[in-house]
Amino acid sequence: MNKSTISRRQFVSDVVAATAGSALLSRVTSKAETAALAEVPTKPQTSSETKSAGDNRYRPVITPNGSSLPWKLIDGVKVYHLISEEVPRHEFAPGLVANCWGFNGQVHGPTIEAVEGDRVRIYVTNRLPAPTSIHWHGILLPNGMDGVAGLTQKSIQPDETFKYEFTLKQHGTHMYHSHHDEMTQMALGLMGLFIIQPKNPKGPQPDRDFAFLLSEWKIVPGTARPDPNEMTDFNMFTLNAKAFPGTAPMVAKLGERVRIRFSNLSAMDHHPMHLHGFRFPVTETDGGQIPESAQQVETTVLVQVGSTRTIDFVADAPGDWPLHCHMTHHTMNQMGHLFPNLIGVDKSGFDKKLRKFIPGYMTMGETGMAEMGEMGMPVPKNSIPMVGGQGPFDYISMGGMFTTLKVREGITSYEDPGWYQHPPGTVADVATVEDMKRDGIELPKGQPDAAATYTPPDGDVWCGPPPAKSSSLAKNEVTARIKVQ
Ligand SMILES: [Cu+2]
Repeated sequence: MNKSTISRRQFVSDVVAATAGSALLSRVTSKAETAALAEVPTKPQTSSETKSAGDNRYRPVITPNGSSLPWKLIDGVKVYHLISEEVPRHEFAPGLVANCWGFNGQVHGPTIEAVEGDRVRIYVTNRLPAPTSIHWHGILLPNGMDGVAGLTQKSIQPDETFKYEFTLKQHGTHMYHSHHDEMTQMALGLMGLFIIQPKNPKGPQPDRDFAFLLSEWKIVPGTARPDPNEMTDFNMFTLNAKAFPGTAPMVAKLGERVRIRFSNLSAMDHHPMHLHGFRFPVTETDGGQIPESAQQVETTVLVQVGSTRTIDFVADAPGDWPLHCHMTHHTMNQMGHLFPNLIGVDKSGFDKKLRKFIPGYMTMGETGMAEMGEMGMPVPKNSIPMVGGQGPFDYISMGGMFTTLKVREGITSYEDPGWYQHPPGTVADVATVEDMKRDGIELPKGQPDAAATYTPPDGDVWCGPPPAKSSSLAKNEVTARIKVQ
């Protein structure tokens, strides 16, 4: 980092690290913890079909990769119990685990579900090493139940249990999250969904009702703890705290009515969530229901930080349909920002020279980044840079905020049905010579266009400013600015 651009966050991080009074930050950088973490097997993935039960007035919401918080009815009040605590070895996707903060052993916390008009009593026990509080985001309630530490209540000290109680006056998709030291506590995972079902539902209700909480993290490859000091350069983007290929698919029967609820508690980024194969009206925000006359039909819905959006549609097209954030850097896992831009660069000769110093060295990125994940390049322990997942045809070069909606005819359960079997003649494939002849498709003759083979007059093939010469390599006339792990 350029000295003149040392920012407030760098300054704050240095000062905090120097004071060393913070147990949290000393743990962030604990090498022993990182090493220990790499040896421990990860927990199995949670089911995508865990639902709350016990109230037959609605079809329970499904939190893919998550679960719903159980409750009991005491004198007409629904009673819940959240426990804020360290969650060791939360698995974001196979190959990456981190020690996070969550609720009841999960990251994010379990989904709270209730019905408009219900009286709810929610106990919150703090098992964190720091004070905390819980804010019920978007929910209309008495001011003293709003959960803002310092302003509307005392903070909940370690080992204390607080009690919140209010009556639900609305319905829709809402959230809960820590409202004390938010930058740290939310960055470590202290958040969850709060779904309120309508008391008097209007119109057709969903057969399949999925809810996602979007968030973002900075997890430096090889470390064991999300870095809460990060301000802009996040490298993990998650749906319910999972990144593809760790995300469970949504499954629906052909013709079923599907609802997808998105909520975003990322620190700094909005997420335009795009669903393939369907168009849909946005029917709700966390402010309430949108009148039908004002609903816009979309294929992408922007979910701003601190808000929720709900979409409803009929799953009338069978197949495996991607649902993903359309910011392309949000569908990568632990992006490799330190790589130079090598698109179109002829690297023949370069690798050979460098192998004299680094046996087995191979430059990546000549045609893009997909090969990074596909070829399983060596990476630091406990990291998944550029990793996507294997699909039925090829490697799927996306990670992060990516999952699928699997729509099938004739299924009898919502277990993952495997990959879609396409009817003959409905898959894009290599064009035959006969096809091209028939349709007058002519291929350009000769060499590719000039741009692909252009070499600047001075022979420097690097994009952007010339790379710095490494002192150890310069004498051999090798110039490098590739970071080799
Ligand atoms: Cu995004």
